[in-house]
Amino acid sequence: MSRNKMIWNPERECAEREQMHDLQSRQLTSMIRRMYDHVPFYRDRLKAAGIEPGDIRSADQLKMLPFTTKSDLRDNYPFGLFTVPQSEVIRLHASSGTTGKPTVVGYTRQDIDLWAEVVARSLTMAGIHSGDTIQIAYGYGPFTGGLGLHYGAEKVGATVIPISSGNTRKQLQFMTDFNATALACTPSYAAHLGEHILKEGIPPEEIRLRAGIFGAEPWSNEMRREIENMLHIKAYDIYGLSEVIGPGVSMECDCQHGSHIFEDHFIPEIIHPETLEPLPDGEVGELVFTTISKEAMPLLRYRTRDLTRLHRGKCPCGRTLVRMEKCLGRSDDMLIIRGVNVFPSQVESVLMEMAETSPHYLLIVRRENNLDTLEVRVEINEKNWSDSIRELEGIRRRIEHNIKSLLGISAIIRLVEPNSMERSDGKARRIIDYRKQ
Ligand code: DLL
Repeated sequence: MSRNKMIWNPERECAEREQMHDLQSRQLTSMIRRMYDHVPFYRDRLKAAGIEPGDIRSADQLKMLPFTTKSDLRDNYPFGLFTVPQSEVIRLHASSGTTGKPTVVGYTRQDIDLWAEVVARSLTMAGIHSGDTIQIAYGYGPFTGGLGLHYGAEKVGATVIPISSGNTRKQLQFMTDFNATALACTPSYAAHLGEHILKEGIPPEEIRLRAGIFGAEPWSNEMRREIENMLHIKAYDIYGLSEVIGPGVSMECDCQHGSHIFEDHFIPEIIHPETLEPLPDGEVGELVFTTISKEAMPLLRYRTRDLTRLHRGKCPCGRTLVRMEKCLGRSDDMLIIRGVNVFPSQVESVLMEMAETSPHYLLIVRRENNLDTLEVRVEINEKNWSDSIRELEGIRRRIEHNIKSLLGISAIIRLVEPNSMERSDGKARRIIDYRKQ
């Protein structure tokens, strides 16, 4: 037996388009039947759209079906969208959200196995196998990051360090003493750990990391390079959302030409966020998922609010699974500053291109005298922090100029001292919008 277990499914991951379409169509047909029979919410929605379960025979018919939104999940809180009796549900997760009731998701045993399978396939894409030791610094609990990565990592046979988030000192101690070769956490926390390593003067040979499995929040390619340089690793993007399953909806392979969506389980579509019409491959719009093999809580055309675009066509890695580009951000996070649309990740790209800034920043939006203002607060790194006002003013002007010329908006730039901004061990808060308060 091979020592390094590779968990992947070449038949599915490298399937011809036609084969994948057949599989999706079969699965979709039976999922619609199950939803119709067991969930009054879906039955009513399908009836209202004039659809009987037998009408749907092909994945091409998806566009005829109604959407599901986060507020539908809230309205059916907590278990209204479950298709199985509670005795078959072996796990509940929940995402807190900023307002209102949490979103609850349930898993049967088969769902947990499916989740472990897609996360294991994701880790395999990043070259992680049974010889690796993976430090899981995503939060364990109702958030899907910790336990999601955990089961997938066990499935590939890696040694798991289930340290959860926070406690940076202990993270570094475990990382060095237990020879971690992979790190899984949010990119903002990875950047924070990287800074600590430099600050503590830990010799690079004591850090054996070679791969990072980062996601749960938008992050730019410039941030990726920053983290890679600090930790001397290759950083991979993992994407997912609790409602669909958790982490492991899509993952970057070694080629890093977008993240492969496990479309044998989750069918993606891109729609226009306002007209809700499907958009062709290559156009940016809102990502929508239909789950076709989940048991406890399948979802029909779930609107993620995440904006990206899809690319088909074979990847040099051999996989034919459709790829999604790095998420631009959530439509809810798009800032409209005096008529210009800006995503925090675009500001991040500009900041991270500069040698003087650290990966810690915050965007503050206000309305003053009926005019929108954007303040970009960014930490300068230790090396470039200076007592000379002239030097700092030079940096401030360059940031102002780069944001203006690359994004087309004027921003008020405020430079702050190294280590003065709040650190997050989970999803970083990047925006305060006083217009919404
Ligand atoms: O964040 C699941 C997850 C855990 C993914 C660990 C990756 C790693 P939620 O808390 O439900 O689930 O948040 C889902 O986070 O709709 C996106 O807006 C955002 N998100 C997740 N992964 C990425 C990513 C988890 N790689 C929401 N890039 C999603 C950009 C991401 N945004």
